[in-house]
Amino acid sequence: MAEFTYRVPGMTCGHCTQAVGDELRALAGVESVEVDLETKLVVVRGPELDDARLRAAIDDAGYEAA
Ligand SMILES: [Cu+2]
Repeated sequence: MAEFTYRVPGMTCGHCTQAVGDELRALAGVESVEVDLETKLVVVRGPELDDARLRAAIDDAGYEAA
């Protein structure tokens, strides 16, 4: 099981966290996504994760991983 944590400072409300979470959950190999609005942290877990693809998904949602 791999785990990646990203800081996404651009998330400011529930819509933001939902958008980022949805985009990441749509990726193959992603098992769970935790998004914390207060800390701006996104934790992605799954058996097979690719850092570049996860970052691209956050980008596709309209946000940037710091
Ligand atoms: Cu928002």
